[in-house]
Amino acid sequence: MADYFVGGKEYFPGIGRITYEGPKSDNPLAFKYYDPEKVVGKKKMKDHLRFAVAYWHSFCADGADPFGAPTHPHPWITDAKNPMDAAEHKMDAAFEFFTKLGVEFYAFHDRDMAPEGASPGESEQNLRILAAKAKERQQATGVKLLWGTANLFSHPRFMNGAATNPDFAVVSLAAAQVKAAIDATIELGGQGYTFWGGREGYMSLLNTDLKREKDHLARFLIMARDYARKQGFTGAFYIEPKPMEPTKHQYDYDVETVAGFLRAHGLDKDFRVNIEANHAELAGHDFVHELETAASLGIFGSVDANRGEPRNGWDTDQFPSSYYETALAMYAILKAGGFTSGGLNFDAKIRRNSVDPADLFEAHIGGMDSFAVGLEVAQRIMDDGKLGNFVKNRYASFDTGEGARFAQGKLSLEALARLGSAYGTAGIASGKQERLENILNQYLLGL
Ligand code: XLS
Ligand code: CA
Ligand code: CA
Repeated sequence: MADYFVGGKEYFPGIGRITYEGPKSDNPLAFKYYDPEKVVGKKKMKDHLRFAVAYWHSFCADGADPFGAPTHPHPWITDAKNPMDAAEHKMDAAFEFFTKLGVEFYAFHDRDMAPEGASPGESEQNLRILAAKAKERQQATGVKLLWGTANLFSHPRFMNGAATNPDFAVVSLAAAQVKAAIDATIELGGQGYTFWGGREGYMSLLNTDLKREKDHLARFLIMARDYARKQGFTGAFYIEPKPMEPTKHQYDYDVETVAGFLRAHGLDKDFRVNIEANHAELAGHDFVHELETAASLGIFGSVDANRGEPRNGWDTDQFPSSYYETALAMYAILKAGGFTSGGLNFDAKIRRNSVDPADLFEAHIGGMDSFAVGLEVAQRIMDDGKLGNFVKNRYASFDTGEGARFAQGKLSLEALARLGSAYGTAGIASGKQERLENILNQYLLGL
């Protein structure tokens, strides 16, 4: 990957290329476990993990929260002449960051990259201009686009939803944005396109027609898919589940809900899920539950890698740091066959009081190291086979004989009941959960 600085302007001075120094290093700006070229199983670490940086959290979010003013000064904005100029400087900062960190992918919303114009036409033009500049920077550096998306939640016009808005005019404005964002994603060679329905839900059922809103959402997604395919987009479409926030209830509640919706509307061939760890938690699930559910339904796609704060009920979007969680996640991902179009996108933000420029690097380094450890642990579990074999054997009674006939749909309930009478007693077998948890801990320590 080539280094990237434009016109000598460096936005993260004093920080060079981040390299792997190994677990004994005490350099906060070095990888301890993420060794991109190291082969784990059959692939290099970097090809397993496919890390992406989120444009919005890293270069747009400024530390402001509902209680306080921004705390993260953005030099790429303060030294700009106008919003388009600021967007270009921000892009330079972004590509400097990607290349110094050595991350091969990024993800963006239309409005992260290009400012909203005075009309839909001007907004589209702004995006087209900046996407062309992003394309030049991608070509110069080798950095690629994991996925693009449209921000259909920040502007006040979306206060009542985007595709599910009760006002048809707003639905059409959302379409103008999605069309332009799809065009930009195609132009940038994006490997995916994501829909996160931030305001596709309701605040009160007293003013909501659920059936119409969900039908409109499906109609909108069908149109977006058909348009993108017509334009030659061959990548994956992702729906990103989240149960709530900012709405009281979001229609894309969790993986299982999304799967039902996709099937009901014939979208399951083109759409997969982009699973965010923090959203899983808000839905009352473990991250790994959502991953395994998606894999079991054949719709696993990509991951927004972050974590929540289990004692908080909101989307804290912290950088991942728990090896236990990353190991379970990577085990689920390896079992699902690994990433194809997807990757691990750090949809995570540094804290309001993380005000040093180096903090953004250290946050990503920690997240990448955490997933590198998780990958190595998961590969050990796969290679050793103890856990996998235990699960396989647990269901062995369905592999042959009457059990296999049952699984193949060849038994009636009467026949099954007759077998039950013949068996008499059964079922007293340990699930061995504690033993398996102990084995997992051994793997975590590399033993
Ligand atoms: C917000 C979502 C959002 C999507 C992209 O909670 O995580 O950032 O990932 O629109
Ligand atoms: Ca996300
Ligand atoms: Ca989130």
